Amino acid sequence: MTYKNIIVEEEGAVGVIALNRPQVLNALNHELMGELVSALEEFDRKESIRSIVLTGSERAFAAGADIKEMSDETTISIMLRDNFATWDRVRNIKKPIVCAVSGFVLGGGCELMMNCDIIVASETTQLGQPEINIGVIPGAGGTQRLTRVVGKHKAMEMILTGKSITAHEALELGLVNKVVPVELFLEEAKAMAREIAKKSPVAVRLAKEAVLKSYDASLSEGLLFERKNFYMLFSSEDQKEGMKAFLEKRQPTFSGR
Ligand code: CO8
Repeated sequence: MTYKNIIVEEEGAVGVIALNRPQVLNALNHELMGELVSALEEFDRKESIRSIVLTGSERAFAAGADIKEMSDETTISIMLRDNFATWDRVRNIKKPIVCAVSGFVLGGGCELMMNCDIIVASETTQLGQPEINIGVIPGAGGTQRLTRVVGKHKAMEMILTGKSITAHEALELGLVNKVVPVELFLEEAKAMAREIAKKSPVAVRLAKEAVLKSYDASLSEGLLFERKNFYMLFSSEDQKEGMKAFLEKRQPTFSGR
């Protein structure tokens, strides 16, 4: 499939998607989001791909939803267009997504990043939810996901003042996993994705599902969900192989079955 707004590549078992609208700092318009979910879902279906890297450019991961495209919407037109149906599909991707960010990570860009599972940031990254400056609020999960990660007071500060934070501040808040020099952010994310790609894909899938469940469920519901996924893995060939390899002091070979 050919895309206009993203670049899609496969590097062995790692699928790499780069947002590519440099003239508008990768602003997320409908077309880009549509292409992004198509590419993500394609990688999700493809058995040879075991993890995904999502990135932008050094200057910008994404400076938010496309303000030009949104500016004339009305309550009814934006509701009927239901762009969030596309965003919900990002949330439903089952393979792990490592996000490699640099430069501007703003508004919808920050929300897209928070849909990913692990985040590597370059030292030049600036992250924020500046929607308040243009008379709106985060709409793609920012008020909920940011608050769960950084806590109420910091989320309030970022969302109500619209001010950005640096990569190092984001690291202290647990919003990103790692901060590295700008020339390394993409490579570091790919290295993490390769590491995950070596594990049992069935175990990775059920682990991601169980961690995400902790967002929605009470502790007892979450624990039950985790336990059932744990039990389920004992019907996989990968569990047999993983434990046998440990006992035989060798590396496992996971089939994904
Ligand atoms: N939308 C559309 N165009 C953009 C966006 C954007 N979000 N951000 C930058 N651009 C464009 C600029 O208009 C400019 O285009 P042109 O050259 O034609 O004038 C080009 O990108 C370069 O930008 P600047 O000249 O402004 O570059 P600077 O380095 O001076 O500034 C900033 C960079 C600080 C990032 C600045 O561009 C900026 O403030 N951008 C807007 C950031 C923002 O407010 N983001 C939040 C948007 S709202 C949102 O994300 C809600 C998400 C909810 C989901 C919605 C789903 C439908």
